[in-house]
Amino acid sequence: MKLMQGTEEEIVKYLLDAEKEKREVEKITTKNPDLTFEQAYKIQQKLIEQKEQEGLRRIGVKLGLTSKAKQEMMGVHEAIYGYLMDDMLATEWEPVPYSSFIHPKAEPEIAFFIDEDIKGTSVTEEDILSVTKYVAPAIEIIDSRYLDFKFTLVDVVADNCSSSKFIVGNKWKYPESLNLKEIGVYMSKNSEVATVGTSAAVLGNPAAAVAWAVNKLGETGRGLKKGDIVLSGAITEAISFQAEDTILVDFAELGSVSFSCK
Ligand code: 0L1
Ligand code: MG
Repeated sequence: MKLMQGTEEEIVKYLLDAEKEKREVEKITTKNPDLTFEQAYKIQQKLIEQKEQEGLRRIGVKLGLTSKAKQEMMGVHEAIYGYLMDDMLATEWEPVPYSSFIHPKAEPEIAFFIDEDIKGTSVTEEDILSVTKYVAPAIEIIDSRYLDFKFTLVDVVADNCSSSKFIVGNKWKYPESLNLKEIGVYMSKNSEVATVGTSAAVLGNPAAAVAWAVNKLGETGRGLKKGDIVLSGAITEAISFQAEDTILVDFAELGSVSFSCK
């Protein structure tokens, strides 16, 4: 499909400028209503290449729309993926500046640390577990570049699936030491419980979600690499936060992770 307005490069610049200037922008499908899913992933790919040209490094992959509830809400039956860059990693011990966001939300996820390259189109949960060195508690901060956090699936894919920052807790465990399907989670804001859930919400098992991502990447000859971090998808709904807030997520036997905003 020919774009109604702007080239793919112009759309990339539009989204990257919004991210750099911390500005909400109109969603790209308003001017390009026929944009396809394939084109959206192509725009995402160009956006990541542009970030690399600006000196950033890919450090992994993230999944979105991994819960049946969220897929139904968006009228889709598939998850989506984006990339994690090195400047997205924030730490528990350093407050994250609120000024680095537009309208952020936090969501609990399980992080996978990949220890061997893996690629293919029929990769299973078991394959993922065999190449995962550790799993760890994590929080993803999503920050859509679109007005009021409202978009279609195509818009959000082009926008690297709302990726912004993520924090990984300091308790890393071997995946075989846990039942990854049954990790109970609660997320609190300023010590008040905000959401609760269980890891089964992520396609039945977060390892299945990671397998889905590898198979999807495999369709275009890509995969995961040794050293990659994968955020496997949100376990509960995302919650908004403001400057001065502290978010903590407790992942039962997998430990906890928190961050504060300044
Ligand atoms: O990581 C996520 O689950 C976000 C995927 C995109 C949808 C959203 O921004 O809510
Ligand atoms: Mg997420």
